[in-house]
Amino acid sequence: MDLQAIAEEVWQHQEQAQELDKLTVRYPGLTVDDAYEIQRLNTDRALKAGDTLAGWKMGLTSRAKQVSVGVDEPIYGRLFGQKELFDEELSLTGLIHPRVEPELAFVFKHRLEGPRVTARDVWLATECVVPAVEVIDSRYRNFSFTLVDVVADNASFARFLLADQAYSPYHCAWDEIGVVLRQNGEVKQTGAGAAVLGHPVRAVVQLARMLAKVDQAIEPGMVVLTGGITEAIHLHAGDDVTVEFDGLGEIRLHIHE
Ligand code: 0L1
Ligand code: MG
Repeated sequence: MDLQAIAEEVWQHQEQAQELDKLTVRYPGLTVDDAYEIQRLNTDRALKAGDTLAGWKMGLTSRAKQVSVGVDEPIYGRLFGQKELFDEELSLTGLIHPRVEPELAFVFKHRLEGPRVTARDVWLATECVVPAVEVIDSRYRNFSFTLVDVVADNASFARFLLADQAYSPYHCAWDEIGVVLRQNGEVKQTGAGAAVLGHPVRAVVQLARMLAKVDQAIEPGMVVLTGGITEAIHLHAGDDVTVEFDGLGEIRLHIHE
């Protein structure tokens, strides 16, 4: 199978915000390892085009999402620097059918690597924890994909925004943090940090161990999005979205054409 050609097809659809038919229907032999290789090939391409690797994201970290995709394992994707939002404005240009979800981001001061990383290693390597939102936008028609498809599409990553205020990793019990997601003033989703694999630190542990298999690491300065605390909600032009993180402040997002 020509993974370079498939990567090119995914890249074009990501760049042009065009819907893509499931790869696994057209290439039934595609494996999860192939899909991560497609993701890596497109990362090389993005870096050559001048983008930066800002960090990693974990996806499918809640049981609800794993059930909806029919899997029992999380996945990882790459965060690109040019896709970080710097204010509360989100343009729909370049997006197909975006959704937003609240997350907790870990920012690293030390390198974290290896197949036997523990939660203790994560805390010692973490500079701070920051409330965040991820905008996901599957390039697949109707957000319909298998595990292999979604990995090849960089785990649906589209944009991310970190709150202004960062916290010490020891500030609170991150699994107990409650979150309320509102759209135009109406409560759409509520959740707690425990929705992320029981505790968001476990998403980082799992990420480091998955990366060890492909000789990759979490580098100093990198951001790790640990996974959606609630279901993601669809975004439309004119929406005002707020995410309240209990005792930690609020993130606002205004959506426009
Ligand atoms: O960040 C996520 O959990 C998204 C992973 C991909 C699944 C989706 O697009 O809903
Ligand atoms: Mg996410």
